[in-house]
Amino acid sequence: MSKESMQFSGDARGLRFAIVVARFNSAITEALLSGARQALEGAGAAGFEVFQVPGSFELPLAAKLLAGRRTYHAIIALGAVIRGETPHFDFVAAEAARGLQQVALETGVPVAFGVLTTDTLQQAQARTGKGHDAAMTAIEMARLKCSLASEPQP
Ligand code: INI
Repeated sequence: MSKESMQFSGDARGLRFAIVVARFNSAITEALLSGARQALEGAGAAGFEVFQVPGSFELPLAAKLLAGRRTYHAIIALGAVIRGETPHFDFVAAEAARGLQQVALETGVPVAFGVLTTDTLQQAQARTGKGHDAAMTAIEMARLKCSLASEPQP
């Protein structure tokens, strides 16, 4: 069954989020941030704070520091890694993905992966809707975590 065919209410009331966004390729990451903000506001989030890092390589450490605050129900990581512009694309993209998943698994705080990895700037421009999608994923995972946190009843 596809992700779209199973309904999720997208209700973020009572939930707080941190958005960590990379400045590298800022024309793209600002669009990702705009989509994430719209998603959280539209879903009625109780609040969110935005933090900047230089590039996507720095996203995992920032996410880990934010998860350690125990203030946020989920974290949304936003970045754009474009192959055409760097020989170390593979390192930056892979470490961002690996590091963000590691933070989620080690801390138990959901981390949504809103990092575009594309061959060209044009492909990245066409995919800036990923900011909105990442925020919706963060809401869903925060809700899932809340629902699983309750003790089993006898
Ligand atoms: N960071 C990105 O977020 N996207 C990129 O495409 C990119 N390129 O092209 O190099 C990039 N590099 C910077 C990197 O994330 C670190 O900030 C830098 O290596 C310092 O640690």
